[in-house]
Amino acid sequence: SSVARRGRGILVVFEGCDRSGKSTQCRMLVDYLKSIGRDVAHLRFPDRTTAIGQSINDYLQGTTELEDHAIHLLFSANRWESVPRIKQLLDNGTFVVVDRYAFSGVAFTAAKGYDVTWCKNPDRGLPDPDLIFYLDISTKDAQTRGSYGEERYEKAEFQERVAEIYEQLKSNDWKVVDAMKDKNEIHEEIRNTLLELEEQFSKTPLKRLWT
Ligand code: 2DT
Ligand code: MG
Repeated sequence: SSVARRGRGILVVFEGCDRSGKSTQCRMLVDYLKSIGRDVAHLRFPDRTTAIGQSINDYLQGTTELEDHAIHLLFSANRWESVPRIKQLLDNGTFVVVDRYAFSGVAFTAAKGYDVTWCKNPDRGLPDPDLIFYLDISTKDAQTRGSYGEERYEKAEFQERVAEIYEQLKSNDWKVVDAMKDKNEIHEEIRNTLLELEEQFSKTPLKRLWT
């Protein structure tokens, strides 16, 4: 083709508490990138479609019980099993937009009282996201968006602890977005940030998380 090769794709992750608007923003970003002719893949974790993901789904729906460390490792394994696909997509120049990643893994298990370092270890070495958008919302504001669902973890007190762990995990390079703003305004902010940084990232080798 006459089009210059763009370099690798960009790995974009969305994190935030339940009802912060992650899924909406992922969808809007994916639709936008498609509309400007980019190749884009939309992933979410947990990926409930795999065998591991089905076990996670059963746990979240409360039909099975699993020991806390064991379910933590399954969430991590569910990411590792998709790494070959993520790498291949990025190598092919495809944008990869991900709804939750290892930060959710740490936040939700550490919120049960486990050590953050222990929680991070299984995910060390995963593809390191180029961009992390954190949709920031108070637990109180999240609750005004309607009641939580019926799944495990969908309780105000637990979400409060999850938010505290996210605060500890947040580093300077996270893009913190005020999730109470209008969704179109948030989307514009996100897409502008991405377009601004795209070229820089596409020329930098993918790093490994927490290494
Ligand atoms: P969704 O509502 O987004 O499907 O998430 N979770 C998620 C963990 O406890 N560990 C993880 O590693 C991930 C990715 C967050 C379902 C729930 O699973 C939690 C909410
Ligand atoms: Mg949910």
